[in-house]
Amino acid sequence: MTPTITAFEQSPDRGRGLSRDMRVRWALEEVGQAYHVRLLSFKAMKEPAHLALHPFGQIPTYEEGDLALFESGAIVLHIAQHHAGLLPDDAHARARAITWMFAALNTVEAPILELQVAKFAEGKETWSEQRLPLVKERIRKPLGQLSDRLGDADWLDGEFSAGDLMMVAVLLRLKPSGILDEYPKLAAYAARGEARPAYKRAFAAQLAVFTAASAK
Ligand code: GTB
Repeated sequence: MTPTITAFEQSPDRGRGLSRDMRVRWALEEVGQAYHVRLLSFKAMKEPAHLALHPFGQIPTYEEGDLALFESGAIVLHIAQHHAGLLPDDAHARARAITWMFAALNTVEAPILELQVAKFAEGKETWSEQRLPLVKERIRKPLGQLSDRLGDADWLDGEFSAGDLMMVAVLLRLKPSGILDEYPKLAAYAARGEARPAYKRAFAAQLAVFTAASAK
């Protein structure tokens, strides 16, 4: 059965691949699974039909038969567990790849989200400028540690896995800030992710949505 995911009708990132449907699209492309996309306006995201799928009224969601999921991490894990290509067969290596997914979401992405809150939601507050250096430091600490662990390896733990997919997706959110370039090994790691054909297909698909919406 072909799954259906949800995405922004007109993404605020202007098609730069920063919205969280991108990581789900990428995972589906990596495993070769075709998918449908249901596009939503901000208004539709808060209506009962979508809230029944996503209690927080956000994208992405994932529907496959009578299964409905939300949370990009849970969706990518589901895809990785049900298709070959994103998780190793060895039980310990598989558990480590899943650990990297959690590290990406809980340890690396959490402070990155704080930066976005500081810039966009709190940017007009008088104390916003003073807070920014602290927020950036909280991002840099795990990045330095991640860079040390990655070293000169291509991927975090052997072959490319769902752990790398999630980590690269999270790191790419830092690109506009310039912080990623402070860590050349991580910048190169993220570039390796972007160079994957599956990433490129996913990126092109989400950009096409934005381009079509802008042309209307
Ligand atoms: N933890 C959830 C997950 O991982 O799935 C978070 C989902 C989430 O934050 N979704 C956002 C959303 O639906 C879209 S991706 N927001 C609408 C709302 O909450 O009303 C977040 C996002 C939005 C915009 C940019 N951007 O413009 O760069 C980047 C990321």
